[in-house]
Amino acid sequence: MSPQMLLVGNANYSSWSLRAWLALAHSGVQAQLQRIPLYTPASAAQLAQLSPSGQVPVLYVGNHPIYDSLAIGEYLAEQAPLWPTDPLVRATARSRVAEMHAGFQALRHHLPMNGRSYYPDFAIPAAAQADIDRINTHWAQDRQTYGTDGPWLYGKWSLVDAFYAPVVLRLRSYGVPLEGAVQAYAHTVWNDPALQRWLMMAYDEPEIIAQSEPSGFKYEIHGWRPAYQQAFYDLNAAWIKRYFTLEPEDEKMLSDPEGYIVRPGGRLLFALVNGEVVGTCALIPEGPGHYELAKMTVAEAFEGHGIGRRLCEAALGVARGLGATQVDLVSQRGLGRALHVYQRLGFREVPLTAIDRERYQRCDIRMALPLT
Ligand SMILES: N[C@@H](CCC(=O)N[C@@H](CS)C(=O)NCC(=O)O)C(=O)O
Repeated sequence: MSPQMLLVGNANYSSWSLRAWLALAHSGVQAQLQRIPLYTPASAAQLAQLSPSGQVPVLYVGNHPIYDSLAIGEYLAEQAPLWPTDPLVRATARSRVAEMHAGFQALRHHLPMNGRSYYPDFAIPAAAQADIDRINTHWAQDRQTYGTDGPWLYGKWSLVDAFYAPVVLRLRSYGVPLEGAVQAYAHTVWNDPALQRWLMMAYDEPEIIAQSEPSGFKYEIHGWRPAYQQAFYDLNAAWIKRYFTLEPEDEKMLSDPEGYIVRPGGRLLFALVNGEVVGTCALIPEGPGHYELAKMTVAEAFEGHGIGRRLCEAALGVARGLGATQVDLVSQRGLGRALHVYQRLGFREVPLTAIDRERYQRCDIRMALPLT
């Protein structure tokens, strides 16, 4: 066993594991990650062997298991400053964490964390809405009262942000509208590269835990699998042919995404409905810290659910997780709706480069988004 090892569950579903992971990432303490997929025939025996509580997360320091997200957070807070320094402010921060750890049962029950899924038509039960309202009030109060020296709830990052990060994912997944300071705070959490590295694991996980998958229309975001290659070609070719003509650069990329995008260090994301690929998006390396956002398309029959925007947001999140400093894209001025999505995400027009027109005859605009 390595000197320090963090035992976690499925990145997609295990909210307590995510909290410990964020605390670890922000503490700077090094530990290997060991994942136990939960609720499988093998997992109970594995957990019984490795976890004193039979649950995850567990942080091993040598052979010593520290179990429960709160105990792990407190241990890491002895290695790095993860609480506010003022005793009374720290006590308030601890109250927020304790309330999350012990409460908000309706929110946790009705809106299970599912980092890769989106339910655009979800009806929030009243009890869960009451929890959400209470949390939003706390976030607004904390940002206003304690958050002046940074974008986190208590200014600098603290364990409170780890404990509420899964709530941010839930609010996104179930389409809960946010405003003002609360919306800005949710963006801060979403843009955290450590959270995004966790989600990159979620996009690639194959397991499905049925009780964490509420019924109703949903789409999921997944990473690259060779089984998606044909859909990648078909969806993109259909989209290009609808407006333009397929160019040699398209044929090259669409026929071999693994060779031209994945192996050189890029990423592919797919939106799926009932196991069928309905949307695609690619991050193609352009240079150190730079990626091109490309191959963003959604099947005509699935337009209007916000899938394209969520795919772009997921791709930009992945870019942050990969440590990118800038994402560019090339497009066509006639594609008003797509350009509007890019603008809302913060992209701004920059000059076309010499090779843009060589690569695609149709492109007449380049946009860039610095990831600060
Ligand atoms: N109070 C614990 C809760 C841990 C917990 O509920 N873990 C879940 C995964 S998120 C688990 O291990 N479930 C598997 C099981 O109970 O068999 C903590 O804060 O760490």
